[in-house]
Amino acid sequence: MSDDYDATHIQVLEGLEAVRKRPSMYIGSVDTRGLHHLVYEVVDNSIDEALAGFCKNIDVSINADGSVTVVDDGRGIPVGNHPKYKKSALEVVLTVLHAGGKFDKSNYKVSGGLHGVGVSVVNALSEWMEVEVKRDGKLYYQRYERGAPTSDVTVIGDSKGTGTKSTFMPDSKIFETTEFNYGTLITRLRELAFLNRNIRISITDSREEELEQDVFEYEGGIISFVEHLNQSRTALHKAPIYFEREKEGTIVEIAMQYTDSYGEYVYSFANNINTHEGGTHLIGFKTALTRVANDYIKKNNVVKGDEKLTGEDIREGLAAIISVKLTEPQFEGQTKTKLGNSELKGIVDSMVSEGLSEYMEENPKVAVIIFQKALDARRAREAAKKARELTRRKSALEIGTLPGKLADCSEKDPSVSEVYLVEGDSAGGSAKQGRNRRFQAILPFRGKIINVEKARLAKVLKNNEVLSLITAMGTGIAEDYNIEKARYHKVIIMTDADVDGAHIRTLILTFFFRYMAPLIDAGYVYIAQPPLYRIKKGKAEHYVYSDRELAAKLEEIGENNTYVQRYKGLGEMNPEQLWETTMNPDTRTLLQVTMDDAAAADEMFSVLMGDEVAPRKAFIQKYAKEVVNLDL
Ligand code: 0RA
Repeated sequence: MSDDYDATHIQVLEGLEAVRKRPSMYIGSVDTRGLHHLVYEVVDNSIDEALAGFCKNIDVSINADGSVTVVDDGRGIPVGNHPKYKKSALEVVLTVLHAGGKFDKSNYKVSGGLHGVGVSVVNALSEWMEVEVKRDGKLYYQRYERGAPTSDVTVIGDSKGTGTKSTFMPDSKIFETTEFNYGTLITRLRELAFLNRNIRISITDSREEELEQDVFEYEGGIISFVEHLNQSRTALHKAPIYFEREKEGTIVEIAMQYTDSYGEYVYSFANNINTHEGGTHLIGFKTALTRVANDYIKKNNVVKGDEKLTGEDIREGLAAIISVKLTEPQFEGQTKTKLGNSELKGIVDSMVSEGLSEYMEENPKVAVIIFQKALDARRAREAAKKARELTRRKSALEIGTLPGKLADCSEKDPSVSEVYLVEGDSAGGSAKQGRNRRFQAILPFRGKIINVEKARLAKVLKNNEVLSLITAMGTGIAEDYNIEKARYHKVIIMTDADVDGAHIRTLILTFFFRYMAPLIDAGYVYIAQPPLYRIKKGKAEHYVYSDRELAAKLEEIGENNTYVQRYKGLGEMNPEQLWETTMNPDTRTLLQVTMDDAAAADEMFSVLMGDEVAPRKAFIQKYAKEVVNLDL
C-alpha cells in the first residue's frame, strides 16, 4: 500500500474519533434529541436522492433489537473505487467526515444544514452499522463497528432494481438513551412527506408484538400540510391559497389558509429544516402580506380614512407554510435556524404580492371575509392594549402584591426557586405543608382556567386564574414578555393522574405555549410525576409510578396481594408523602416540557383544545401515551 493510502487512512480514523469525542458538535446533543437526529440524517440522504428525481419510496423501521433501518429505492450509493482514498466509494461515504452522499456538485442537494453532517457521523456514533447497496444487478454489503469497517465491501448476492439499505444501532456509550420514540419519528417523517410532495415514507415499529405502521404520501404537499394544521379549526375559505415559483435553481412554495381562530400559525422551512428563528423568506412573506392587505382595503374603500392594519392583525387566524429549497443556504442565528440568504426576501415578497393581489381580484368575497376578520382583530387588539395597560398599572400600583393564594418561598434568587402549580385546594394545602418553604412556592388553582385557544387576549386577561398565574410568574405576557423577570426557574405543573388532571395540565400548557413561549424555550416548565400506587409490606413502603412498575415491584417483593393503595388524586396523600414522592428534589422525577417542533406542538394544542371532536378523539387514541406525558 502507498504512503498516500496510509495517510488518508489515518485521517479517516482521526475524523471519526473526533466525532466520538465531541458528539454534540456534530449532532447537537447526546440526549433523546441527538439520538433522533441520527435517523433524520440517514433519511435526509434518501430525501436528497428523491429530490434529484431517482427515489420514490423510503421505509424506516425500528427493529425488535432497537436498531433502525432505512431503505430507499434510489440509485444506490456508488461502490466503485474512489480515486483519492483508493477504496470503495461506499466505504468513503460511511467513514469520511463531510464526504456526504454526493460527489457530483451539480447534484441538487437540499437537505442538510442543521443535521447535514453526513452518514459517517451516524456510523461513528453507532455500536454497529450495516449497509447494503443494490446496483448493477448485484447486492453489496459492508459492516462497521463504532465507525470502523469490519470487512471490505463484499458482493453477497444478486439484485433487482437499485437502492440503499442502512441499519444502525446507536452506541449506548455515547447516548444518554438509545430508545427511539415512535411518535417523535412520525412527526418528523410526516413533516418531510408534506414538504416533499409525492415521496412515500413509511415507518414501522417492530419492538412490541403488535406491529405499528404508518405511511405518509401527500399529493398536495404543503397544501395538505396547511389542511392538516387546520383540521380542527373552521376555515374561512375552502381551499388553501397556494403559490409556487422557481428562480435560478431556488424553489419557493407557499400555502396559506385563514380560519376563524385567533392564533397565528405561520411556519417557515428552508431545505426541509424548520427555520424556527425565521429569516429572509419569512420577512418577505410578512412584508408582502401586510402591504397587499393595506393596499386592498384602501383601494376598495373597506375602511374609512386611513385606518391601517398591522401585520399581526392580518395574520390572526392564519395558518401558512413557507417552504424554500436552495442550493447554498446560509443558516444563521443562535440555533442555526434562521435563513440569511438576502435574495430570498425580494423573491418571496414579489411572488406573494403578485399572487395574492391576483387571488383577491378573483375571489372578492373571500377577500372581504379575510379583511373583516383583520379589522375585528384590530379592534380587539386595541381593547386588549387597554386591558393590559390596566393590569400593568394595577401591578405597578399594588407594588409587590402577589396573588393572595400564592404561598411564596423565602428565597429571592429565581435560579434556585421553584413554583408548584397545584390543582385543587386540598392538594394545595398538602403541598403547602409538605414543601420546603425556603425555595418552593405553591400556587393552587381553584376555578376554571380559560381555554386560550378559544378566546382573544382581552378576554383571557379577565380570567382570575390566568391573572394570578401572570402576576406570580412576574414576566408579563405576549409582546411584553420578559424572561429576565422570571421569578422562578422551575415552574412545575402538579395535577392528578386522571383525565381531569390531564385537562387542567393541557390548559395551563396551552396558555404557556401561546403567551409565554420563551418560558418553555428556556426549559423552565416541568410536569410533576406523582405516584400511582403505594405498596405496603410490613414496615416497608414503596411508591410506583405506572402499572408496569407495580407488577414488577410486586414480583420483586414476592407478593401479589400485599396492601396496595391506588392514589386517585394528590389530595389522598398526606403532606409527608407528597413531599417524599413528588416534591423532594432528591427523590422526585420531573418531566421537562420541550418545544422541539412548534408546528407539532401547535397541532397538538389545536387538536386537544379546538372545536372538532373527531380529530381530538383520533389524536388521543393514537398518542395516548404521549398525551399523558405531554412531552411535546
Ligand atoms: C452519490 C452518488 C449517487 C447516489 C448517491 C450518492 C446516493 C446516496 C445515498 C444515501 C442514501 N441513499 C442514497 N442513494 C444514493 C449517484 C450515483 C450514480 O450516478 O448512479
